[in-house]
Amino acid sequence: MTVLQVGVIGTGAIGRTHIERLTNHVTGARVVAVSDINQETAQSVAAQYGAKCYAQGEDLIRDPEVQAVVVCSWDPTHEKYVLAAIEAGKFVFCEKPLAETADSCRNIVKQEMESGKHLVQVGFMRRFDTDYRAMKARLDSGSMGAPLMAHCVHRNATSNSQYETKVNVTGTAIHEIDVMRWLLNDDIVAAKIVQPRVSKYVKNGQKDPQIIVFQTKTGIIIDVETFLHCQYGYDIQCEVVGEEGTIRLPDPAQVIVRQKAKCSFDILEDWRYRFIDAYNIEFQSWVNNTKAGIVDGPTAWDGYAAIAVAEACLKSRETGKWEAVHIEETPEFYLI
Ligand code: NAD
Ligand code: ISE
Repeated sequence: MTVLQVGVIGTGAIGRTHIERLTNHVTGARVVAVSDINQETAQSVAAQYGAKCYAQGEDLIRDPEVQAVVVCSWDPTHEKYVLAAIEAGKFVFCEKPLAETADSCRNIVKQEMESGKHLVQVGFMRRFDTDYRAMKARLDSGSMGAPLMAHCVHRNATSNSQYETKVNVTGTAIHEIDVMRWLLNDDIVAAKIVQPRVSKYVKNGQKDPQIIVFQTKTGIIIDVETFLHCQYGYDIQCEVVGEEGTIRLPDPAQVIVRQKAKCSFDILEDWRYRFIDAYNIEFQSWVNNTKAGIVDGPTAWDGYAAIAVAEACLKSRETGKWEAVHIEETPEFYLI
C-alpha cells in the first residue's frame, strides 16, 4: 500500500484541519472521501480536496476505496462510527472522547477485542507533543524521584455557548486525564470537583471555571483548572512536583518583545496553533502504523479509562464528594 486512502467524517473545525494536514503535511495518505450532516460544508470541502462526498458516514465507511477512517464529528456520534469501522474491519482514528459514557466505550472495546485486531486510536494528541514527551522522558528516568503532585491548567479564551457544564470534564479535562495517566504511568482512582465562583462572561448557566482534583493509585494528587472563558487566549500548563525537584511544560516558543518599558510574548489563540506539531506527528504516526497494520497510539482502552474517570468527576459534581473511579482490569489484549 503506497498511499493510505482515508475517509473523514465531520468537516467542522478539527475535521478540516486534519484533512488539510493529511493532504499537505503528512506523507503517504490521501483523503478520498468526506461526510458531514452539514452537506454544504462537506461538499465544499470535498470539492476543495477532490474527494467524494457522502451524506451518511456509514456509506463512507462501507466505500471499498476508503481504507481507513477518521472520525471528527460531534461527541455523541463517535460510538456508532467507530463500531461501524470495526465491523468493516477498517482502522479508525477517533477524536476524543471515544464515546460519551464508559458503557459505550466498553462496548467499543468488546467489539474490537471480538474482531481480534487492534483497529482504534483515540485523538489524545498531547502524547505526541514534544514538550510533554520531554517531561515524560525525564520522569521515566527516575531523576525527579517519585512524583507527589501535579498542577494543570486548561484555559480557552471563550467557548461554544451551547456547551453544558459537563464539557469542562468530557471535552476539556479529558486531555489532562489521559496525559496524566500516561505521564505518571499511574491510574486515577478517585476524583472530586470543586466549584469556584462562576465568571461573569458565562452566559448559558455553564459552571465555569472548575477545579478538578484526582488521586492516583500510588497516591499522587493532581489538580486541574478548566476555564473555558478566560478571555485572554489558549493556555495549557502542567507541572509535576517530584521528591527531587519539579518539572514543567514550557510556554510555546514565541518571540519576546521589549517595547515601551514592557517585555512580552504572544499567547496562542486556540488548540489549532498550540498543538499543531503534535497533531502532525500524531497523524504521521497513525498513517505509518495503519499501513504497517498496527495501532501504536492511545487505544480504545485509553479512551474507556479516560471516560470512566470523567464519569467519577460528573458524579462528584452531583454529590459534592470524592468519588471512586470504576475501571475494569485491563484485558491482556490491551497490555501492549
Ligand atoms: P465542529 O462543531 O466544528 O465540527 C463537528 C462537525 O461534525 C460539524 O460540521 C457537524 O455538522 C458534524 N456532524 C455532527 N454530527 C454528525 C454526524 N452524525 N455525521 C457526520 N457529521 C456530523 O466541532 P469540532 O471542534 O471540529 O469538534 C469535533 C470533534 O473533535 C469533537 O468530538 C471534539 O471533542 C473533537 N476535538 C478534538 C480536539 C483535539 O484537540 N484533539 C480539538 C477540537 C475538537
Ligand atoms: C477541544 O475540543 C479540544 O479537544 C482541545 O484540545 C481542547 O484544549 C479544547 O479545550 C476543546 O474545546
